[in-house]
Amino acid sequence: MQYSLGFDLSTQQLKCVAVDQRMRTCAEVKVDFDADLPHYNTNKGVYIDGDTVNSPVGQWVEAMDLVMERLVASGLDLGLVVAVSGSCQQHGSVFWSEDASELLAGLQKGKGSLVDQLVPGAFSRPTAPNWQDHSTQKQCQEMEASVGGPQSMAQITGSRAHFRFTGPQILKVIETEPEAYESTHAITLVSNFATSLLCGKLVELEESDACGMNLYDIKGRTFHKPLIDLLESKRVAPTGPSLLSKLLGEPIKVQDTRSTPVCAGHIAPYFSERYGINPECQVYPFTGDNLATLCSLPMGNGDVMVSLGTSTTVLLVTEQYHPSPNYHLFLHPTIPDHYMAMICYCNGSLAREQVRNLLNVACHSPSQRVHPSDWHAFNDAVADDSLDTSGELGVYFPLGEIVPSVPAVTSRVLFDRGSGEILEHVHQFSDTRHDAKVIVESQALSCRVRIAPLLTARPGSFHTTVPANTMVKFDYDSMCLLDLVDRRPERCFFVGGASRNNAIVQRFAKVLGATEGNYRSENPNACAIGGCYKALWSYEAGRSGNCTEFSQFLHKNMPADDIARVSDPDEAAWDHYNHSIVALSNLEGELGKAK
Ligand code: ADP
Ligand code: XUL
Repeated sequence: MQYSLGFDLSTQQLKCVAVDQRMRTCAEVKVDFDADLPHYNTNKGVYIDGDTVNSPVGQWVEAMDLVMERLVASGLDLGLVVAVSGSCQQHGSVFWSEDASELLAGLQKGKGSLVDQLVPGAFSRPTAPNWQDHSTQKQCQEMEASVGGPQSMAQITGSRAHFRFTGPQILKVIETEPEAYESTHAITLVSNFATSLLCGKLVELEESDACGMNLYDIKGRTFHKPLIDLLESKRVAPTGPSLLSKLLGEPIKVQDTRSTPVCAGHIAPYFSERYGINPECQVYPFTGDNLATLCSLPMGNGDVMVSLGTSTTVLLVTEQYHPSPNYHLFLHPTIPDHYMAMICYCNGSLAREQVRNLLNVACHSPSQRVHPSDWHAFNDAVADDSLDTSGELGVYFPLGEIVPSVPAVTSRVLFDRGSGEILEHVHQFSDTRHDAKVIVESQALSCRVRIAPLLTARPGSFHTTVPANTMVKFDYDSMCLLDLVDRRPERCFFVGGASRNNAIVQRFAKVLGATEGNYRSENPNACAIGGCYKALWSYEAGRSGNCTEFSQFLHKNMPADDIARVSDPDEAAWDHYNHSIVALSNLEGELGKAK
């Protein structure tokens, strides 16, 4: 028996999951920052001061010891752990001091805990900026202006400048905390902070997570010199090392098929002496949490994950580098020459809940009591194929939306299914059941039109009745409708809270039109499991000298019951919704003008 471990260092907790060679979960432990480490006084893991959000680094260091103690207490034989990797919140940055390397290398069981040995001296800044930080508008503007605007920034780094991205965060430290910055000898993301801790040495950035910095030239696969130079130029009295040197040089490259995945090092003796972890255990570079989530499922080119949580997030694997200021592209952490696209919507479950509540009021008399979160009436409408919503469309944005980028708005329209022309704006449809079906259809259609440019075109492969020469425009992309509908996902995987709801999932699936079927995955530990799988796959490749393609490896080895097939492709439904795309383009065009 051999185990691999996957850590998940997220905003509120540090988790660790162990899987065996058959990819069965054997242990699962966690440390909840607020509850287990109350002396840091964090609220949901962070300190909030207006727009500024930070996490104490000491809390993460202390959590590492505690999670290891809990792993030992779980009864898992740590002597059998051969590989470790993991997942961390993205974009956060840890500032290490001049003494960091020596302190990491000198970690010893007999010298006290990790906190005792590292926290007094290894960090030049006690906290790490957290991804929820909103305080870097000035720096984002400076950085975007320096490369020619949001579109060029997205073209170079995979995303336009975002408050939470590490480049703007580092620039803010340069500008507002010059002393702390100059005394910094290394800057890591949270991912290579964790890798460094476990290896007992500073480990370079992991390349796919480095794409969340607004500093990395994704096509060139190197730091973008003009952006690095811009940050350098803002240092008032440079005394310490250059930024590139602080970033530990170029990141560890995503492996290619000709070589085996890079190992960051062996587990530090501190962990084997103190917790009995196998001293030969290999540590593989940790990555960002969204990237790790992708590694929890056997997803290849054209496969899409739709996370139906509080907000809706779409992750997909693509060969196409097609950046946009409206979403993010990262190098894929395990599949060479592939990217992960991430599209985040603000309005997901909360908007659906509002319609559900209205419907519950509308269809029950005051004497009939319905639980506030009863989805029956809503689901009944969403699943009802005979409920005719074919000429109806709506945007239901109780919060300002990211894609399309518009302020809060609700708008219902009737449209002509032949031309897509909007015939009329209405305050209400004939009844609230229509809203239930239309909100799900419209949310799914918005996902569909935005993932299309990232998918491979399969011209002529599908029979559609849409007009050949119509053009549509979404955000920054204008394209021919026929080209858009030809680009279909292969498989869709549904995750997150509302993926438990069959009516919502089935309707989304009909609109998205995946050609190879639709699946649900209900793994609450997807990030940590993604880390385990990355570790196991890397270890196997190293051991056998033969690196199987990552999604094939999972396909072959994953326990079958981890994924449930929810529906087959439905060609008629796919083509039915093709006829709503022009109308959505027109409606969004109007919203854009009204901004
Ligand atoms: P988060 O995105 O905050 O991590 P979850 O993934 O758990 O949270 O998703 C929470 C959302 O899932 C809630 O807002 C809720 O509306 C939705 N949800 C949970 N169960 C259902 C259900 N049976 N039907 C529809 N929506 C559901
Ligand atoms: C992604 C992002 C969040 C964090 C959460 O861009 O900011 O998903 O990674 O941990």
